[in-house]
Amino acid sequence: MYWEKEFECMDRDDLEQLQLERLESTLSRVQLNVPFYRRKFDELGIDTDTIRSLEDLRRLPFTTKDDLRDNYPYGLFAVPLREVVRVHASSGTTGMSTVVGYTQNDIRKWSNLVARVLTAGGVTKDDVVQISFGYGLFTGGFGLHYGAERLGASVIPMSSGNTSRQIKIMQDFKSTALICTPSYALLMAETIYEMGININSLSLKYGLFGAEPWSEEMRKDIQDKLKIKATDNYGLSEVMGPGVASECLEQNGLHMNEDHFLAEIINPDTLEPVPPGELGELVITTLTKEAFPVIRFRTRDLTRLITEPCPCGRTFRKMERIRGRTDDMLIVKGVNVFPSQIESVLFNVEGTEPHYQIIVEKKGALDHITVLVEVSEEIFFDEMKKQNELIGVIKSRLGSELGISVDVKPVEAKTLERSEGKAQRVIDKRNI
Ligand code: DLL
Repeated sequence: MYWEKEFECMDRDDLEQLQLERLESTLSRVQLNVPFYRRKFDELGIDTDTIRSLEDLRRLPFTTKDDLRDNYPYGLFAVPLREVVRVHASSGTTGMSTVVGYTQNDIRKWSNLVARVLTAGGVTKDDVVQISFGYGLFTGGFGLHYGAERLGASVIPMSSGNTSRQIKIMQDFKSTALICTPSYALLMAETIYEMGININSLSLKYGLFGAEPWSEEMRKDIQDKLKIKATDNYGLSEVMGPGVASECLEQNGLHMNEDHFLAEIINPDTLEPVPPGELGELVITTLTKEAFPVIRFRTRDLTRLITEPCPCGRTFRKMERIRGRTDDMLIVKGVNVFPSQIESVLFNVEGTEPHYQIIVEKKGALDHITVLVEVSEEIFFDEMKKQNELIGVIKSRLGSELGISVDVKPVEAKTLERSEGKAQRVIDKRNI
């Protein structure tokens, strides 16, 4: 049920004491070893010795992805390369990639935190864990791999791609847990049905999905199709990779591993903390990392902290599933729209397939959204009237959910690109 109960169920006062001690030692280490932080603190006249409480953290400057890029590749490492045993890089979807490093100790702690994620999602040493995240510079494959080995599970290092082979292995090796992005899980489910395999003949019980935003409706769909219990887990390479926060089997928010990470939620415009429980940008400070500590890293991910305690017994605070990234947020006629909101609506409309793409264009001075959605074959080819009705339903539901009108274009089933990793939901044509 727990991997490290003594931490995961810690008394909150003890936790805060531990966080403060770890924060102080992280600050003195970056001050000593990373010229970038030393300079920044000096410029702002901050003496890290005067940071005496967790609230004092607010006096420190933020670190951004641009800071990481400006120091490419090793400029923010806090140890000499000789002590670094692993290097990863971010996927670089929003620009040049950023490089991160790990000491032997970092890898040990990382594996432990991922073992927590797996345990919280129902996986034990008796499971056969199929890891279908990409192995390589991306932290997903190796991160989950080391965590699953640490747990003592039998690990199948599949990596992503070659979907029919994934499914053959899943059958033959009797995989009980599947680990990948939610969009890839959906593609696998689809492929299993296409291959005519009886889902009940598989041994799958759990799915741990992450690395991209997904909706509650998509969770339900994956759970129904694969007949598993699916949990969400969150992380980012700049902070560590997977293992930062994850759901327990309550499936109602992700516990932040607070003994290793300090989370704040800020208003991305004013940069001030939001009142407890309000939506804002997640900012993370690492408390134990040796090679690549980050101070107040702006994740650009939007979420809110859940203040109620969790019935699972863990005392670590939960955050709601990530709503989306600030860079993915579309502003149409002054209204903020996230792809995940569109997804929630589409999953509830009968006759649509769970695949969509959002095209954003400029029409005159205004941004305009067209949602491409796959519809079932008979509706696409045979029944014009039904097709028009369906479009009408989607448009009106999107209109009432989002508060703006969007165009909806039906496309034939299986024509939108499928994803084996992170799905690209938004095609932004505004700057082309
Ligand atoms: O995606 C690390 C990871 C791997 C997490 C495997 C979970 C499982 P990056 O490639 O650096 O690292 O991308 C990090 O992905 O800032 C979020 O925008 C997004 N993201 C990650 N997990 C989730 C999630 C990995 N569960 C970026 N829900 C983050 C929504 C997520 N978005």
